[in-house]
Amino acid sequence: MPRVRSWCPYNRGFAMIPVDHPRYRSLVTREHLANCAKKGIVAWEGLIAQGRGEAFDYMLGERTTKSALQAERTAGALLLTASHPVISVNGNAAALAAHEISALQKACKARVEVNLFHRTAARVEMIENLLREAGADVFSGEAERLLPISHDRAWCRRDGMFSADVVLVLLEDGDRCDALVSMGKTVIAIDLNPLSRTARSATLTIVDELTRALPQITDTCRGISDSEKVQLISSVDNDYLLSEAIREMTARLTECSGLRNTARKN
Ligand code: PTJ
Repeated sequence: MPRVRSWCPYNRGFAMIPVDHPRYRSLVTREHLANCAKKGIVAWEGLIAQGRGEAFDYMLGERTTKSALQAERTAGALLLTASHPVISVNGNAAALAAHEISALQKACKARVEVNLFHRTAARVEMIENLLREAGADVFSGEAERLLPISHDRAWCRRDGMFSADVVLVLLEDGDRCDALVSMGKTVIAIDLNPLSRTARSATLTIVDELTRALPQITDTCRGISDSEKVQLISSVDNDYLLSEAIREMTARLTECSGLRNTARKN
């Protein structure tokens, strides 16, 4: 691939990807995440998580579906009506969407707290700094092992995630989502995989790509009516949202396999 410089929307600097490449967005995202992994912001395992997400996004057609938009508006309503909302951020989420997280925080007045699976003090600090540079007000300070799970996602702040009533989790790995729900919290997950344990155990799952989902939630927070809030919150149905996501993916796969059959016949 020719080594040309182009605009990178993530670090607002340069990328070494030709801008006319048909998969430019995907390639620039991978390059950015790989650079963040080299710095230690993204865990190496986070690159695998991104690959899995990309595969599901491909099946969705890399677009926000009608049911995902409904979930995003519901998420906005839940965050706005919460008394103590928290946005939980890991390495991938910070690398992909620090500015979008900051904009959402301003719109819904949530606390932003870093919570990591591959936790080290150095990573926590780097991710907090990245979020602050993007304008977020990060809820930091002394963390304690407060969540009922055996791995390091148990570490959180007593006045942050531990006391939250609504938690928005961005790209999860299952156990903590379960634990937060078992603690009586409303958990909103953003996860492109509608089959994951996170997607199935959350109160509300948004099956959409993180950088598409967050601005939609922010827009909702900026301009939703009280009556729409009440209507969306009273009709949360995660099973329906997940089955719609699977139906959309199945329809697209069926459509693509139909195209192949037609091509073979011609
Ligand atoms: O930074 P850390 O240490 O907290 O580690 C973060 C990772 C992402 C490594 C950790 O949480 C992990 O291993 O996650 P999983 O179990 O791979 O789950 C990530 C989920 O997010 C998968 O179901 C992916 O399909 C989904 N996903 C990946 N990228 C995106 C995504 N969903 C929405 N938008 C994306 N960009």
